[in-house]
Amino acid sequence: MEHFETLLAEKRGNVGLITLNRPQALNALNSAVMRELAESLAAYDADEAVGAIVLTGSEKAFAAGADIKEMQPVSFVEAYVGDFLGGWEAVAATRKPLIAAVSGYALGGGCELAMMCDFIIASETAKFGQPEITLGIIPGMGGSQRLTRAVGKAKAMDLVLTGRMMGAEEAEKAGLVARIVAPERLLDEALEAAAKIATFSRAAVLMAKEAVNRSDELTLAEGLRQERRLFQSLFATEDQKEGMAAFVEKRKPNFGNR
Ligand code: CO8
Repeated sequence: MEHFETLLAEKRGNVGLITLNRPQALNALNSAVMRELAESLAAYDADEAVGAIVLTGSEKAFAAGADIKEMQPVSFVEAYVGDFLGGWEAVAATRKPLIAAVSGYALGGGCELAMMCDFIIASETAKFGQPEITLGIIPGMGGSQRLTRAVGKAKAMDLVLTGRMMGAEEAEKAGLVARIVAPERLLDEALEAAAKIATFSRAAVLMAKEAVNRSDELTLAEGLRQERRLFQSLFATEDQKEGMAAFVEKRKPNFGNR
């Protein structure tokens, strides 16, 4: 992949690894990060050899929020007409599984970016928060919506209204984080999870992600109907035949992955 200014994108086997790389600003998210992240995610989505993606930052910061220095002079008209932050929707639109490996600060837009991923693996050092209120603004990229769905109204209100940070343990207990690992294990744990996902049937993996994401949007009855249709459709795939034959024959399945 071409050289990026604000992040590193590299392939590790069947996994796309994206590392935010603005150490001088604790990986603050500016429009260049938004552009380059959207571009690298789209490239991995289109790359048949990639089965899952890991997004990470540095040991000190996953991302300390939107770039306050870039935002400071923005006027309402510029924000509204230019659809300020609208381009970040590309992250949640990624079709392949996207794992956030979070160490250190995940604040404001950084917490929101982690929540756009499919699940979060956190280092014991991770700190999550929505401190926008301390800057005279509110979360603008899902902090009032995805956080509330993840941790419930009480804790979301606490975090959004006070701007306080919560540690990895509290975040896991609250349902924001899937796993906590020691700092030195963080990247390996995320890469191993992604590599495992990449071995499964590509069609089944994409449908699994799609089905779980629908639970945020549909009624239970609609969601169950949608899930059943997706489930049924997988019986049209070679991978279903292979997966079940392998189980019966007591061998490892060899999924086609396309
Ligand atoms: N934007 C720009 N620069 C930043 C940011 C940021 N969000 N965070 C840190 N930096 C810079 C600092 O200015 C500093 O640069 P310099 O050395 O040039 O002064 C450098 O990174 C190191 O930071 P600190 O010296 O402050 O490091 P500390 O270890 O003392 O403190 C903290 C770390 C606590 C994380 C502190 O940096 C901090 O509070 N940062 C701001 C956190 C924040 O308020 N984030 C929310 C931003 S608002 C937001 O995200 C709106 C969301 C809308 C959608 C977002 C779409 C992407």
